[in-house]
Amino acid sequence: MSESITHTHCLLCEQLCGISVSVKDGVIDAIHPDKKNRYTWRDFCVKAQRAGEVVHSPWRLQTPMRLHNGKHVPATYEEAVADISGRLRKILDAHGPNAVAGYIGNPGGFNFGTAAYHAGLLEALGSHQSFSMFSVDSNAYHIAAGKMFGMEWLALIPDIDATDCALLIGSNPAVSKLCWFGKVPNGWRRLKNRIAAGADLIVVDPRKTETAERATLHLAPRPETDWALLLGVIKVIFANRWERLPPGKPVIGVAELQQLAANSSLDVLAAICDVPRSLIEETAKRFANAPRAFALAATGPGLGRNGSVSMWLSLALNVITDRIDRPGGRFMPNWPMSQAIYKAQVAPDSTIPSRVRGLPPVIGMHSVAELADEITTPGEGQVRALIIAGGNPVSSAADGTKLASAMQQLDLLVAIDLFKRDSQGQAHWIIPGEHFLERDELHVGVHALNDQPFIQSSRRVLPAPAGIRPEWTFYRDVAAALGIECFGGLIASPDQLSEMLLGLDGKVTYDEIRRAEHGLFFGERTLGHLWNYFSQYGGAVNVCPADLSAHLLEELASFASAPETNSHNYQIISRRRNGMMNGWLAETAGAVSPDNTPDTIEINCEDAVTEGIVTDALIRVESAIGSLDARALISEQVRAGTVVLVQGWGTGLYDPMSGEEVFRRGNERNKLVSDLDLDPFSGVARLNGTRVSLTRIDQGATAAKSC
Ligand SMILES: Nc1nc2c(c(=O)[nH]1)N[C@H]1C(S)=C(S)[C@@H](COP(=O)(O)OP(=O)(O)OC[C@H]3O[C@@H](n4cnc5c(=O)[nH]c(N)nc54)[C@H](O)[C@@H]3O)O[C@H]1N2
Ligand SMILES: Nc1nc2c(c(=O)[nH]1)N[C@H]1C(S)=C(S)[C@@H](COP(=O)(O)OP(=O)(O)OC[C@H]3O[C@@H](n4cnc5c(=O)[nH]c(N)nc54)[C@H](O)[C@@H]3O)O[C@H]1N2
Ligand code: SF4
Ligand SMILES: [Mo]
Repeated sequence: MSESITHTHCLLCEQLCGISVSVKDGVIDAIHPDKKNRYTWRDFCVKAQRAGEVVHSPWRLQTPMRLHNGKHVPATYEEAVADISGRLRKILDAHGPNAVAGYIGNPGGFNFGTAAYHAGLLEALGSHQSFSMFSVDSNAYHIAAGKMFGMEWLALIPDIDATDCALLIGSNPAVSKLCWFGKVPNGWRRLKNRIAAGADLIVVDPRKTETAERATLHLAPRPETDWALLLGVIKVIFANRWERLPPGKPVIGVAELQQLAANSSLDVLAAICDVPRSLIEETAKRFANAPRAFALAATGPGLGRNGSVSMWLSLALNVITDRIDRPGGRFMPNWPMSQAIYKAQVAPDSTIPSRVRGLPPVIGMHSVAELADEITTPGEGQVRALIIAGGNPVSSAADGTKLASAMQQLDLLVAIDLFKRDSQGQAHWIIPGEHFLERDELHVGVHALNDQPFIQSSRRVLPAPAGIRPEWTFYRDVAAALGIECFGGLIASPDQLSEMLLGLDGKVTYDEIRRAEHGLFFGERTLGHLWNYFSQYGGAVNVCPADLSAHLLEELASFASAPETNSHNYQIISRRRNGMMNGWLAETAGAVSPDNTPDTIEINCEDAVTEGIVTDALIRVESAIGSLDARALISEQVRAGTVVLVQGWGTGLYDPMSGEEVFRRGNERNKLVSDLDLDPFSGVARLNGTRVSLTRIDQGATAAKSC
């Protein structure tokens, strides 16, 4: 019997928890936290613990699959590369490079080689049709960071251990951990330690979440109205002269922000967000007067209609109270590939607007909410080929029904995945993916978001099933067959790219990192790098970007004249679960015994009374574009007028050979969300905030239970 233990890290979310994986006779036997990895092991969760079930899943793709007579049949890589490059050549010759598009999803982004070569191939082709999960994730933050700091990629990491007041806006670290473009391993426990030591935790969330349960103050605004609440907080701060501008630092737009706040009425703002003005005043007082504090807004507001404006005001709040690059505030890291280096030296992002709707790209990529129209609208640059890498946009993005139907008219659809999914129904090719436990790599990009100077490379625990090749080599081979090279031929592998990025910074070498099997701390964490960046490169922080403030004024006016009401009386928001990762991973719990029962919809007690709904009743949830059924869960946790559709955003899993669905869990809730009603800056659809109506279909099997 052969047995091995490998120390590596999980690559499912930004926390990159250190893990020890034991393998017996080629099969993963157990996965434990690697307690010698002092920095990251403590967030270890069931998603990593059960990763072996994913690796050895009977439904895993084992070989490239081609579409033949409506069914997927096994084929070789050579056939895949020849056929795909042949079809691409025809499309390129007839329609030019923008006829070829790519979508990269969350696991695609966590695979360093895939992320690099997916972008590298599109760039080598000269295509601007690049779409990614950032447009269902962090785009609103990138917009605010770009317009205020001039760096869309800027990470501003919360300095948890030194803070006296944490203001969390639409973030639920008790479940999702503290990771969203800036990460704090073990962040939730570290935050709880601060609370135990007397720090304030102010949580802004329409739901009394697991995080809000521990808050010293909880505000429950109407979804998509955080901007009004935050402007109220800023107004109170200016009115009381509690602002503290960073002394001697280049900050502009303060007078404009002050004016904007002065011109607005606190009562109107409080009415818009439906939070008592006394709580807004209390938040302002505690936040501004705390010696050390940070405000952090996450996917809650970021995935709604006014995400960019809310993100801006949350960041502005930090600037006007001197919380940037300060202990207990939010700081720019200076580790490998830190944001300034990235901006200055690596890859200028595309700024070319989208073809159909003319929207600007964010971090160089277009919103996935534009993809269906880019496929179906005729004209030069119409998308005819799409490569999906480690993502499932039919489930994770708005209006999957429309996207799935648009994808049927593609001349070429290629997906790279571990499994056959909803997004791949009629894919001409499915290329099998390599699980993270099968990869040796250094994801410099995710490590750049650490709150400490720590870095680790991941190690191959076991080889991929015979015949599965590293995902990046597929891109390289397709490029070669087309007679082009990714990165102008200057980079021969993802490892070489990692080394080059490390070299820009020069603090630590790949060899040193490879030798440190439990990860490597290198040097001390120091603050002040954002302000140093401005001294070095010039420029200033703008706390009142003109276009964002103009949009805020429009929103204020429209709320005053015509609040958004129609027969859809409720707004849906999402909630993450411990065992799932976005739309997938439910299958690790259910692949053997399929569980196809409808998911729950959480409804406030008062609303349940109004609608005559009891727990377990089957409810039809209808939006302007779609409907789904869910079992009612009556609760006092969620505010009135808001309903919560629990994760996932619908996950299906298919037998790669027969094509039959073997498992489905989660409501395909994003089919309720329009791909036309977007935050005008970030291009994010209303994943949080879409209006719906509720109709009872049956009363459910269990005894009626109300609050
Ligand atoms: N277990 C688990 N962990 C995960 C993930 C997962 O799928 N499962 N996903 C990972 C990923 S990819 C990400 S990006 C992060 C996300 O991390 P978070 O941003 O913390 O995501 P959520 O846990 O969904 O928390 C968002 C909160 O926003 C609230 N909310 C909804 N709408 C609004 C609004 O309009 N305003 C305000 N103020 N709040 C609102 C919701 O009630 C919810 O509590 O989590 C990561 N961690
Ligand atoms: N309503 C609502 N929708 C949301 C969100 C929300 O809070 N509410 N959150 C959004 C967020 S933050 C995110 S990040 C997105 C995610 O959006 P996506 O990345 O588009 O969707 P996922 O559900 O993560 O799909 C992941 C796919 O990658 C595959 N996969 C897993 N591991 C690998 C691998 O190693 N290699 C390859 N090639 N494939 C792999 C899985 O099988 C699955 O098909 O969802 C967004 N959608
Ligand atoms: S999925 Fe769980 S174990 Fe993996 S990095 Fe994230 S928190 Fe850690
Ligand atoms: Mo995400």
